[in-house]
Amino acid sequence: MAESGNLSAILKKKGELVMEDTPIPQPGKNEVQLQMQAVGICGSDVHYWVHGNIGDFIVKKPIILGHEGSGIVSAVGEGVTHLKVGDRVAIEPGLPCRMCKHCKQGRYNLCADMEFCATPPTDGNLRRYYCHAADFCYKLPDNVSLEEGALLEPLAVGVHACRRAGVYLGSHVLVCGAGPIGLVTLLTAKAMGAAEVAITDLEQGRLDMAKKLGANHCIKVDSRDPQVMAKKIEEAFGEQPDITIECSGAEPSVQTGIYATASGGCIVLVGLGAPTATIPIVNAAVREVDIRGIFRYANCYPTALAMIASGKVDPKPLITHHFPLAKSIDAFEVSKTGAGGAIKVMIHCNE
Ligand code: NAD
Ligand code: 572
Ligand code: ZN
Repeated sequence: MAESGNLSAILKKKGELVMEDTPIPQPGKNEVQLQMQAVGICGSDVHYWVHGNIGDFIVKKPIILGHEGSGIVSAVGEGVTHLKVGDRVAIEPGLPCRMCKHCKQGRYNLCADMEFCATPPTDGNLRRYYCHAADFCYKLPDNVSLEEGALLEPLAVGVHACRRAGVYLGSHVLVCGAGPIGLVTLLTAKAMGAAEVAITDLEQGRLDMAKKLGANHCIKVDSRDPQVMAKKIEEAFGEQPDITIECSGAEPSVQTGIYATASGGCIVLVGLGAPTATIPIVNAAVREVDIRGIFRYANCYPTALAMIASGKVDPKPLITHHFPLAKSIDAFEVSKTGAGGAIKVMIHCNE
């Protein structure tokens, strides 16, 4: 039965998250209207709620949160040919301008005019109904669930990170930080052929999850000295890893990552912490350790979907909690505090 309203998770301002109806949007040209299904809570959603900004992206007016979503097509706009009412889709949340140099070169994640769900001032999709560009919606095969569809978003970050790092058959990969992003990076690195993956964290609970997901070495960060930690990592592998993918954003962890990486190797910075940091840059330079960054992803959804559909990756254990849309505020509390070992909290928009 069609609803009269469109219950939405609206961040009015810093600290003030409310559930209110918003108008049901109608699909424009080349858009689909989606009855939203599963939406995962990301650390950035929680960060906007608690702090009201991430860097220069400031919540200046109310914004609907949510960018890790899947939905069922409920209406199609003019010009849409590859989707029909009833199709189950994953939503790639960033819409680039399609016109600039980066877009034309396929590196559309670098588009300066990107409109990304739940990044101010662009509304997100944590609501009953939402419209999106049809070509940024990926039809899910029958063997991929709507929850897995929502998990394609963080998984795409892992795919982009592993591509930028050059993970290939036989790689030894160090992942620093075992939060949701470190864990999807671990899954992706293994699926891309890494022979061994080591993962670090301060929290044993997170390392336990990493073990369950297939990490070969789980290393608790128990020293403040990054060179001591680098030595422990080398001992775990029996040699230094070729590739490090830093997924915590913590300065000591970036330092450890550089010291730990083999000469001639590469460290990819996924975690974003303080805007400036003290890092052993000469050590990296003289050992030809490349330092690369990533900004979200481009052209990674099809690969993330194929990894799940083929059974090579099972990201479902990341989901620790479920809430109906009406209880979104409770869901955000659990995600913020990490209560009950929360990793990925999933909201169900049709319940
Ligand atoms: P999270 O906070 O849940 O996970 C970070 C993990 O790092 C935690 O488990 C924490 O205990 C651990 N940690 C903290 N200090 C550490 C240290 N010194 N050594 C090892 N581990 C340490 O966050 P998340 O959702 O997994 O995201 C991770 C990071 O990735 C965040 O900084 C986020 O902003 C960033 N991110 C970047 C992009 C991008 O495009 N570059 C995309 C998505 C997320
Ligand atoms: O899934 C996309 C995503 N990107 C994150 C964090 C969480 N989820 N990033 C970290 C914050 N940056 S940003 O540049 N920004 C707010 C635009 O500081 C984007 C990437
Ligand atoms: Zn995110």
